[in-house]
Amino acid sequence: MSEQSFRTLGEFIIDKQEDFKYSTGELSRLLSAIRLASKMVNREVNKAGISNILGQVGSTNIQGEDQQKLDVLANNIFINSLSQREVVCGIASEENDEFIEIKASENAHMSKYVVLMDPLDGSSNIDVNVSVGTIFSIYRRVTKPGSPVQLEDFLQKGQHQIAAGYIIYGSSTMIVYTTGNGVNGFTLDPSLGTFYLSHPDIKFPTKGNIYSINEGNYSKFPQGVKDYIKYCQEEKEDRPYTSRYIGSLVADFHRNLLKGGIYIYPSTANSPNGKLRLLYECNPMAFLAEQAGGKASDGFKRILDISPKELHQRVPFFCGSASMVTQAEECMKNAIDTKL
Ligand code: P6P
Repeated sequence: MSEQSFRTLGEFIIDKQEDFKYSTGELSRLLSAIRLASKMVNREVNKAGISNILGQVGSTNIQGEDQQKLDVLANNIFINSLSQREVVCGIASEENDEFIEIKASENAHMSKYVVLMDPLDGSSNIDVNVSVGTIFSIYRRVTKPGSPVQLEDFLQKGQHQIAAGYIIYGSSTMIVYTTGNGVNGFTLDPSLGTFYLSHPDIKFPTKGNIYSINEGNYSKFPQGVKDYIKYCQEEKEDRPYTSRYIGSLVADFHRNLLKGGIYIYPSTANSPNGKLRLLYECNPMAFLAEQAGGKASDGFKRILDISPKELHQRVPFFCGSASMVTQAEECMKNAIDTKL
């Protein structure tokens, strides 16, 4: 089938607008703003090797991580693209200590959505040409429309997300997102600058045999995680599983989504809450995982049920094929029971 016969992302967004009975088109415009920003970031990521934007901008973000020049650029591109369309009243980003109130014009305050994002996840891989990604999460504001956006508009449980997705800047560039009616993937044709529906209604394969975890931290893992890794490695039934870890959440998640697998970033002795951030990494990926028939927990409870306490809080993260996450949770529970 020629690519022209695939639906474009633009057509899909408009067609799916019917899913929201009282839709005003605002969410469609929001998703279109993300689409435009993703093409602009894609252009910068693809030429990073030649422009002098590699390396660190010399500053660090709230996480104490060195900010890469592309991190800052991607952050600005998404913030500008969202602000100029008056489709959001607030933005929270991994790269900004505080949330951003969008006051582009009076209308902006009337916007009913807030966006939380990791503008360029996996950025430590930029200089070595490994896939990186953007992760976004969209909520309806809970404070009065027209009033300035508040922290509580961002500190919502993941189960209240209106939409979530990621862009993966890899061997091809894709947008994968959900609005609560399944997960769909769109691949960019760079010659046309158009995203085409290439992966309709994505579901995790029922069985997965890939586990993704940084085993360099093994000695610092909780006993339950050590037990699960041993479970994956033993010669039994459909095991040993395959170990694949790219060090880029979006890339690892995307591969596991298509092939079946589990991604784990657990608590460790020196990071009791793990490394990943609840609001703009774990919640959007958990929403996608559940919409694709998978599962996401902190090892014990559902990620989407966690009540956020602060913007950049971290949580342990187990996400992927439902049966694999359940098995990992079994190991976590048994390790606790054995200790008692
Ligand atoms: P480590 C990237 O910084 C990130 O947030 C995820 O994309 C990735 O999976 C993880 O951290 C890698 O962390 O500690 O294994 O290098």
